[in-house]
Amino acid sequence: MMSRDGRAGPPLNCPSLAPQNVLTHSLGVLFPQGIQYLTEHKVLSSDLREIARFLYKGEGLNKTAIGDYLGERDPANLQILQAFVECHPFANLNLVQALRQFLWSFRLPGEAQKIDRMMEAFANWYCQCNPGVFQSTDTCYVLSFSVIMLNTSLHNPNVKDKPPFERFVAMNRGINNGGDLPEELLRNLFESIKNEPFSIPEDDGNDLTHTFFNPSREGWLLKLGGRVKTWKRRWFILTDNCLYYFEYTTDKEPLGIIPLENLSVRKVEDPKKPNCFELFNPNCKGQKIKACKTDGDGKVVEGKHQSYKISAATPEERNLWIEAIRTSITQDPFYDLVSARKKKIASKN
Ligand code: 4IP
Repeated sequence: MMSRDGRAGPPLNCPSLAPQNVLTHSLGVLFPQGIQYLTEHKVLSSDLREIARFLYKGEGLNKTAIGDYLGERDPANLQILQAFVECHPFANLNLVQALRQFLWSFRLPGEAQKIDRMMEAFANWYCQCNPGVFQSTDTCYVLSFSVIMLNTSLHNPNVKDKPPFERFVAMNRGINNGGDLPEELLRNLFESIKNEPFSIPEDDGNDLTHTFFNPSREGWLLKLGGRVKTWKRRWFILTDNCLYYFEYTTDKEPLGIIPLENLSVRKVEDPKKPNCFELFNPNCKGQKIKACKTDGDGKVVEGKHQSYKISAATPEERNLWIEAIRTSITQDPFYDLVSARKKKIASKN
């Protein structure tokens, strides 16, 4: 079992490590050094366009790491991003076809600012390749997000309310410099997504390991059992809008996972334990919370909790956890990015 503390991996100057392996083994953290190593050892030219082409070909590379690297704000990364986007032949493709290509070439990072930079670069290049389709790159940017969200709504089994075409049209009212986009164009995009969802690259590294490298918060907490009310000391990690708990800090697989979507968090009192807070579902009181856990035989089963009561060591820690969980629940990077861009379009008109 690999310890989560093994995040740094083997040293880059390790002589037994072939240059290509540095990258193929790379997690997000190692990626910049991997590129640097390859250019320093002349395996890869230091020309930014060459680096971009290397990432575009992507052979054996971790697509999550490509996404993280391209999303960085560093001037060199921005130029590489630009050149990477320009590797995609978007001319004469409709927006969904172009997005299919683009979203397959890397894995979109979770950080809002990175997503923003990448989608901005995408929209600029799409509009350059297809002049006259949209009145501005902002229109293309907003519509791209609409299409990605439509894909989730139509194909994610957790979304019960499937939007009809009319709702898609309504979502995109006024985004073409104050005017509406042709209905035929929207219908083509809608039908294309409905008939075939986007293929998003699986994380070709260890997805969970990568997730646990970037926690929003982690630490020891006590958790009350679901049916049997015993308090267990567990190592909690909050990341990607999920709360994971482990028996030991070095465990790679969690004992349980609680997706935070649709949940709320509040302070509660308990006669036996201090500094408690609770995760609960404000819309479906009395129903089980969607969560999964490993049972005694190592089988993954559904959790049995109607709420999760958790106790922190101090009141300060309790407050920090509540704050971090609230931030995670309310953070919707897509929503924020799109509403900012829609405001920009509205203010221009
Ligand atoms: C168990 O009690 C533990 O508290 C489990 O926590 C808990 O599962 C069980 O809840 C509870 O019965 P005993 O070990 O005393 O039997 P953990 O998995 O952290 O060990 P949760 O769902 O909280 O993980 P139920 O609902 O399975 O009974």
